[in-house]
Amino acid sequence: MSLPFPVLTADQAAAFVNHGDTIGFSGFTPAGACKVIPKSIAARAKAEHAAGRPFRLGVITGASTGKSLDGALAEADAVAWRTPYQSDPTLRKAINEGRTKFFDLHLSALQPTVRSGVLGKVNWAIIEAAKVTADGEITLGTGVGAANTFLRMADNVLIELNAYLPEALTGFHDIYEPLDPPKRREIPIYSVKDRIGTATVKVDPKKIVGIVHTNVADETGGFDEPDEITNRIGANVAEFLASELRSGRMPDGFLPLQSGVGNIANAVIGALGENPGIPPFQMYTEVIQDAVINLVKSGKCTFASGCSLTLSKDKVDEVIKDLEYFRTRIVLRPQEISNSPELVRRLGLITVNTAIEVDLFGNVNSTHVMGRDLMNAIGGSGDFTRNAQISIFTCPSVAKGGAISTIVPLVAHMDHSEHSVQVVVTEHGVADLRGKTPHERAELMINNCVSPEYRDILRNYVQLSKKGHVPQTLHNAFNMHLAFLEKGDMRKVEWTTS
Ligand code: 0RQ
Repeated sequence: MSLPFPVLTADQAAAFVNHGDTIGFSGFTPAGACKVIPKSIAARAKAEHAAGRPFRLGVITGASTGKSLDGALAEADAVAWRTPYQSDPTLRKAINEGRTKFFDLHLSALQPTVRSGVLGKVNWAIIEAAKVTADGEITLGTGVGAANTFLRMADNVLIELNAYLPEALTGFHDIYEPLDPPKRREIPIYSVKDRIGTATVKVDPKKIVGIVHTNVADETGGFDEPDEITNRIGANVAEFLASELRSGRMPDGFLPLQSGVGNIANAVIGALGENPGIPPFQMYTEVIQDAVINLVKSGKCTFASGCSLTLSKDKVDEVIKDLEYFRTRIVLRPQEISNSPELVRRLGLITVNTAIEVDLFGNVNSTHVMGRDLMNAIGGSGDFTRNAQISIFTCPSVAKGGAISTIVPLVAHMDHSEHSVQVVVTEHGVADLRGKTPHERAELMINNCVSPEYRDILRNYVQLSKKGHVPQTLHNAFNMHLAFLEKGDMRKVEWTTS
């Protein structure tokens, strides 16, 4: 059926966007992110810069995107400011060099923040869709993110209609936007499978400026095969949760699980699938990765609620081929619902996220290397950790070939405090910090999680302070970081006793 909207090329669509505009892009991770209009906007920015004219934009997304969006726009120096999350190397460099302003936001807070007006007017919603109807009913793609809010708030809308996505994707999404305070009511999800909204996003058709036809897969990279370290971390998490179940501290049916993004997260899900002590479980998470699809197929994961299908191309194809099987086992929600603190607390999630570094007392740095350079951003890790029934952080015990211990006396940047972080897992073991004093926590971290070559170094650190509730020595607290920055290796740290 032909639609009453102008059909545009990507270049024609990009020509509508002006210097200084703010754009809300669809998607969450590369899943559901636009793939052709941003590249044309980037080309336009380059041409404008070459002609001596400014061309820079405010860019808001659900989370990270693909290389055709963040990568292309950053490479064209077209991003004046950006929120809430990114993982692109070129954009990261622009942020760390101060050329692009970046605001790190909890992902659940993005939609309310956009609605509050704090980020200013949203000029454009640029959205990938699987289907559009003449009266403006939009079936989103593999990632929801904040697209429903952008579509409602933006002055104008451009759509990438992606023929790679089957129209039968309609029904996978559950779109719901809560009222803002003081009119907010509870979000009426009481179990992982509950649907509370609509299958499509309804937008005023008058706002749709045009449609660009595409036929292209999400730009999600594949996953590395789990290695010995990620396998051991995964097995340690699975064994810890199985022992929680055996001890009676967890309800018989298990609790819904959230798991972060990346290779470790993928390996953890795989390990849970293999552990016979873990019963079939549900996921209430933001990113549904490859390993989840495997478990949904095997029946070990009985239902997955998420914000995106962040899958390798083969896995997307598997889902597309068997849509009817997955339709009753997967739901995709906006990020303020998938990451809602209210729901995380109500559903009693087990949350598993990855840290850059953790200190001896359980404070976690998820975002800034050596306290200074942004890696990705906080993402959903705070939404989940702070409100979890059981909050777990995983990381390898060392980075950069052992020159960095990921367990340090004091984190150089803190995203999650000791009050929210309950369990830390490395390839060496598990530190269950619940109900432990700072002295006990330090001992558990050193004995169970720290790499053997750093254990005595950190024991000596704890010995420095005999006084106080926390064995912390401020004039030494960052010496391991300084040893890496000055001598290239944390093992060269020296403690001073005065
Ligand atoms: O650097 O690539 O140059 O070698 O950090 O580390 O071990 O590959 O781990 O890819 O899973 O990312 C925390 C960044 C981990 C991620 C973080 C270096 C290391 C490597 C990556 P190289 P790994 P991962 C769900 C929830 C925050 C958001 C979140 C993240 C690179 O998980 O962004 O949790 N989390 N969201 O060498 C210096 C250290 C280091 C270090 C690791 N201590 N010092 N460098 N590295 N530890 C997702 C969403 O919300 C969308």
